Amino acid sequence: KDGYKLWLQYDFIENESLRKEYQSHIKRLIPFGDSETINIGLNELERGLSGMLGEVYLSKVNKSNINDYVLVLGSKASLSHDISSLLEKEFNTINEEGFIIKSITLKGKKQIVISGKTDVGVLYGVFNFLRLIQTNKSIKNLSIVDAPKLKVRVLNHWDNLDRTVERGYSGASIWDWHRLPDYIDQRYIDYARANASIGINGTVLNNVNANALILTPQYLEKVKALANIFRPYGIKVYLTARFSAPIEIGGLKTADPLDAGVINWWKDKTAEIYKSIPDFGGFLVKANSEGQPGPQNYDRNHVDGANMMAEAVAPFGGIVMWRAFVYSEHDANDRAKQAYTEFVPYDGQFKDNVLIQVKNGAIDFQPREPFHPMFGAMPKTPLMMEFQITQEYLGCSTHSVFLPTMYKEVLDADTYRKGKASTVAKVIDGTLDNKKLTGMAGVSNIGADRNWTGNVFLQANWYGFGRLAWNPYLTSENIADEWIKSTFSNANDFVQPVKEFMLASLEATVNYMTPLGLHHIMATGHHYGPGPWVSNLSRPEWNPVYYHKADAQGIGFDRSTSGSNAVEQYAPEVAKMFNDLNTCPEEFLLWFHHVAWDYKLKNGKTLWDGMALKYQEGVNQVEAMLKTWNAMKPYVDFQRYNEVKMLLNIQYKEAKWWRDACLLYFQQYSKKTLPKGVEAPTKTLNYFESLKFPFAPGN
Ligand code: BDP
Repeated sequence: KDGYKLWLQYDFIENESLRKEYQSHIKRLIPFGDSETINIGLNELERGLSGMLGEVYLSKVNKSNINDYVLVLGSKASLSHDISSLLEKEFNTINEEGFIIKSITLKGKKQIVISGKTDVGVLYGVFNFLRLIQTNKSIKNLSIVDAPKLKVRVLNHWDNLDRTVERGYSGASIWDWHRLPDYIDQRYIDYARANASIGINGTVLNNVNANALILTPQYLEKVKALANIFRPYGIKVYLTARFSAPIEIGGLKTADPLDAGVINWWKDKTAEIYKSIPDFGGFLVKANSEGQPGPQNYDRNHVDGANMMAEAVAPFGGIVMWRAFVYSEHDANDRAKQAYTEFVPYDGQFKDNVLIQVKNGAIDFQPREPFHPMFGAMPKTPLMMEFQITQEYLGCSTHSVFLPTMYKEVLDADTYRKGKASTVAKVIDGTLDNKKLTGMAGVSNIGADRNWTGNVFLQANWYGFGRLAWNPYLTSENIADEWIKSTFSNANDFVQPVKEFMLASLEATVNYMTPLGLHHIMATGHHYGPGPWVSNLSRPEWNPVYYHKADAQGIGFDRSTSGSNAVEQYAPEVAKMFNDLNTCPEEFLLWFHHVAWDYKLKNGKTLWDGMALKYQEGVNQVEAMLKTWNAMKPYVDFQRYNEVKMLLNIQYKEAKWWRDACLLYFQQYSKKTLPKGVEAPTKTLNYFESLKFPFAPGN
């Protein structure tokens, strides 16, 4: 067991009575329809059921002639009429990708039907049915109707054509461009299967810092090969489009979005793509951000750029995901304000097939950020969520952090844009402002490592992202529970402690890295490890000192009305809450306020003592995670057990590194001693500052 099989382990159910109970409900499998997708569903059922219920049993199932306890699968149009007519009510409540799993009685015979309006809906139903068994749920009297709440559920691969991965910590890119299109790695198929099992329906293959070569015929042929593999799994392919491609590969003199030649170039290029990939999803664009070209190079704006591309893909049903991650060095008073400032005035001006892709927070994927103020602030524009699954700022693939907890904090946050309960989830699922085009993107943590994510444990973040893109209202507890059971074991003595440690892991990391609203104090470039002292980078907002602003008086970034006034970008209720020291949640204290070292926290401690104790708490929490995991040895195969254990040991060491480096550094300003309960550092600040990681991955 090396983790390759992800959450699709389909382990044999040792509990005999439970196994028999399942077997008694499934005596025959009958597919209706013969599409590739239905066959994939049937194969998956065979694979899953033979794994969990026994191969001998399943071979009998297929040969038997009994017509009671049949497991039927097929789309609405393919099912026999007597079956589909029993599901009329359910069909009316689902969308094209939804599914139904229902126990019915037909002519006195008991059956379970897995159906949907489309074959892909049926496939989603199959995976969900198998999950019931994987998590040891009852399959008696089933009546499950479910459908995705978001339309575009995509992974964003920041993969380069040379197989390096920007911010990737799981080995090389899984796309072997050199050997495509003729060599089809089994991984592509397994990747599609894994994504379909959690409802992901799109993948952007290449880095947002794009290379125009991907749009040349040589590469489009390779993209087509991947699209062909993914299609039956319900997964569309998207590409990032380098804005200057018309110059770089088209021989034009300009990429001005209002230039007729440029407009035509994109139209022709798009038509060329759709000719070989008729269900191509569309483009993802990073423009005028961190040196990427964009419409502003030609004195045009985001609307001009996005709409020009949107018009090119519109005739084919494609979309443009235009990123809002922009910040410029000219207006560095507060980087957190820039995306909102640049985009909100354009509300209502984008074409219908444009989604503005907004990161969860206004800085950059920090361990914890308040929700991005753009959510809810552009009621006439569909905004999609961008989460980072790869752990750029959270210890790469080394630290075990369960991210759905963080995703949920953001999704559940209340924007107050239409009064109370205007949550971010309601903004992105379109219900708050009545939007049809909705989506969620996750910057992938997948690579060519045998276990896909560099750390078995972090498969849970890929899994959790998919589940939340399907339904942003699921709880992180539920997601953790499903993942643990389908990846490792249903044993209660395993599930409970592991779930506890997963759910505590984000808080632990925030505590030992950036407690109380601190942010962006990671080392330069690779962002691995602490670097609060860094102050020598050319742009002010690249330096950690810009973000923590520690001085003799105190610490924190004043974004209140007396500071950068970033709070004003939120709805008045939220702005008021963040602005007032008394109501600002302490987890965001130093995000919004510059606070004196002896400021009294809610627990009565001074800020300095409270901060030091938080760093210590983070270390203690990782120690507890490690202890919990060590006790789990009897439940897990040695390889996966040992890999997680080694990584937790590193994390424990590095949590102390974070604590000691940050406290020694900040102590220069606070001039206070460490409170009781905080371990004294064994190395000097000089030592920590001298550490270098020249070949850290993902840079
Ligand atoms: C930052 C990363 C950088 C990405 C950029 C982006 O450091 O590698 O290119 O975001 O999202 O988090 O465009």
